[in-house]
Amino acid sequence: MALRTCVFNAAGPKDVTLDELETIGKSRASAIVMKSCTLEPRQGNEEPRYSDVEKGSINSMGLPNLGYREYVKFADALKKHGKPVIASVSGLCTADNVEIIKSFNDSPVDAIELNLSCPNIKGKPQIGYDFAQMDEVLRETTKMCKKPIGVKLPPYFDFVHFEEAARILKKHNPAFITCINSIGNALVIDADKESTVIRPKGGFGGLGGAYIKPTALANARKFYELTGGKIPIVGVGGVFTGRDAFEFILAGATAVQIGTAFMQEGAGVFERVADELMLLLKTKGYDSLDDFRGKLKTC
Ligand code: RRO
Repeated sequence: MALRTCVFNAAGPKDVTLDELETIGKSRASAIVMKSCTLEPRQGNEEPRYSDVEKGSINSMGLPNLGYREYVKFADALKKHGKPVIASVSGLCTADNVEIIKSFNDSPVDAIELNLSCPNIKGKPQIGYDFAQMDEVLRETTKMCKKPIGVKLPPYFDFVHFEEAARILKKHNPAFITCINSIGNALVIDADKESTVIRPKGGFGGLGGAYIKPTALANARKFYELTGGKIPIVGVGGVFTGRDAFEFILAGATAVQIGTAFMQEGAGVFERVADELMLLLKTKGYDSLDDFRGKLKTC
């Protein structure tokens, strides 16, 4: 998949409706990722369910989306922007994922990102933390999907878990690995109000933004190492500047996605980050991302 820059949007923020997706299409984002979708439309969790916080964001949206049939239709309309359109699939069970992917197979989407890491569905643990289920869903989807299919992972924190996840991924050989989703079930407290800042699940939600960049970099790096650089890594988590994007490429990423910074700054963020990255390359004397991708030194 050819990308004009290595910077585009993360699934989630401002990508639910066709209007929102058109805004991403008109921006300098190099691809359009649509909101994670389910079989049927979902209202999501109760409000307030998103809050900007000091160094990022917390959300418990609960997978609000229009149902996959709408996103199949949107893909047609979005192709006019001349950039890849990526469907994010987050079925509530393996059979749902297979049914949704069947429809996208016959649509003009360029790729599918299978979201195995939504932290905010009441009563549903993240699939990426259940390795048997992750193996099963990848077995069933990778074989029937006719588009390049990548996997969006939750953050891992233990080398044993990185290794087990990488073993399963290598078995199914996805087209790309997107890491990380928000850090699940964080709690932000407003001391003045003596309250949580979001309502669902007692205030627990997915943490994004600057807080999570070191964890996101660790995940991008570890999966790059464990897959021998053979599966493209899409880094996401705390990208606000070209310098942040540079760090992800240095860790081994091929592209970066922007979530919280897009929520906070709007669609101009894609151009700003891409321009800042190009300027940094120039300053450092690099001609392309390949000159330094994965070449992180240990001090
Ligand atoms: O909609 C959400 O609550 C949500 C999803 Br699907 C996801 O993958 N990650 C996230 O932080 N929120």
